[in-house]
Amino acid sequence: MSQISPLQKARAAYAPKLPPALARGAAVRVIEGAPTTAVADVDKIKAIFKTTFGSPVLTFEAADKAAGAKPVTVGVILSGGQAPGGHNVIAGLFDGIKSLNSDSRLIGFLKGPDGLVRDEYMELTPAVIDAYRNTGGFDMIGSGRTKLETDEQFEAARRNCEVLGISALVIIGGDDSNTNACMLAEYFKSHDIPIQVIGCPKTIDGDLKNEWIEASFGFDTACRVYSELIGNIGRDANSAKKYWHFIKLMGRSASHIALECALQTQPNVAIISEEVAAKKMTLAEIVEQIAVVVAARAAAGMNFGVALIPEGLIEFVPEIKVLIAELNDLLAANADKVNAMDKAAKVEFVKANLSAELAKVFGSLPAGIQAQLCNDRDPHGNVQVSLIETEKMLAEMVGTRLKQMKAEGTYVGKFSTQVHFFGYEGRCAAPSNYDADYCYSLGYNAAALIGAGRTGYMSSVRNTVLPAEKWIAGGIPITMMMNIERRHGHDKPVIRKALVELDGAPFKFFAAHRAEWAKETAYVYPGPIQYFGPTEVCDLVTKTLTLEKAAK
Ligand code: FBP
Repeated sequence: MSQISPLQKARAAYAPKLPPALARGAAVRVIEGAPTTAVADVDKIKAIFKTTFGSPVLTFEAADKAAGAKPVTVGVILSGGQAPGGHNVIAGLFDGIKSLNSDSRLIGFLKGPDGLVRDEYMELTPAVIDAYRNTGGFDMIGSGRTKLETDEQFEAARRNCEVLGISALVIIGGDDSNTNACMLAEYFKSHDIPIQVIGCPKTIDGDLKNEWIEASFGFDTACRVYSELIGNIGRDANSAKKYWHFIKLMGRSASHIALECALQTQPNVAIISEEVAAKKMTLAEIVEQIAVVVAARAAAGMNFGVALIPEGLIEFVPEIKVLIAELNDLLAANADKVNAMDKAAKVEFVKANLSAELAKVFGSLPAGIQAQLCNDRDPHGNVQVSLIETEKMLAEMVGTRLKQMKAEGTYVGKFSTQVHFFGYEGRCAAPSNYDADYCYSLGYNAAALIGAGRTGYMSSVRNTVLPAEKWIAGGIPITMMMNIERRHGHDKPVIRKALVELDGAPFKFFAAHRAEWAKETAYVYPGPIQYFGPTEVCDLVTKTLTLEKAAK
């Protein structure tokens, strides 16, 4: 890194806060809770995780450094999509293992789980760590999406760790990566291989959370970046008064990001996929819902607005879900024929071969989306929903519906649109104070779990709506968060994904206010993340977590 920005320079000196249990170092006093179980399918989870199932929840208290603690060599992996704060997890882990014994070493496996399997790594020295403190991105060691799940991979991991003298691995990832961390922990423990495995909860999507893991890191910063941009757009819309802005927000499946950004910025419309699925809404109903808001605002002289669309929406609309499944089968069964066709021919082929009901749904979609559904496929032959421009699709369909309403005499106004997609803009932002502190604590706490000799645990730092002096550090057995789900035709143990709960406090707050936000121009302009200044500006907690905690 040759040149750094003034902010980065100032930020490098920021000392993240730690929970009191870790204030004297990572050699902690461990308080064990009662044995645990799984969220569902207990017998099956127990049978798969024979040696790691049932471990107790751990809570830490500060303790003095144990005399004669041995140095440890730890391996660390970043897994999956970027999320702000990943570098601080590594910095916290580094400082934590050094506090156990100053001769401890940290090895970073490169480009995600692949690095562990292929033995590609670098030693993380103080100089490397210092250059990345409080920075966004995963560029220190890179990340990857390879799943660690086969015995061959586990054996390669064992071999490579043994050669490097690694006695503990820390896997920083989302629900799938932490599921795989747990499988690796079970493999090592059941084969008497003395390598501990600890997970850390990462994903901007915010869907790795439960009673014990109150947030996945990166969600706070990413939502603040998007909310700043949405606020800026809201102000532009309210200044120019001539555009409706359709903004798609990242989040592969759950709508936590869209909901949090709605709570922060108070847009005129925000679609929540989980509600669409629960109410079994059709695409036409979603379009109608937006068109009604556009028409009401137009009647009040406001031909502008802001609508938030979650990235995963399309898969939550029941009719589109069925359509995608039939499309996948149809295109896979005719792969050779279809691959030789141009875009227009593919669309015609699909129209002619879908079942009558679904051909109608397909025919109702804008031409561009029809083409995307036929063309954008992943290596497994599935439609890549994240590439489908839902924001464009809805803008176009609402425009068509408004034309009909105009003809019927129920709409008078102008409808011009701008479309946006905010995703990558937020994933590598410099972590907010919340994420900088939370991530550093998660990493340091992982060192405490290693020092306490535990495996198959996720690093847990709770009570984070309060100042760091009240944070609770500990460990949660990963098996406790698991159930069995059908994946690719097989029953698999997985950490249960947290979708937006419609009876949860954040959604209820949104639902209670959305009619007012639709009618009024009640935009809130959060502005950019502040790193230096008054605590009420710099040390914010997401609305989601604040509302969730207030309801308890
Ligand atoms: P993780 O769950 O791995 O953290 O990734 C989440 C995410 O950022 C989603 O929000 C998004 O749909 C996806 O990754 C994009 O993936 P890619 O980086 O492969 O384009």
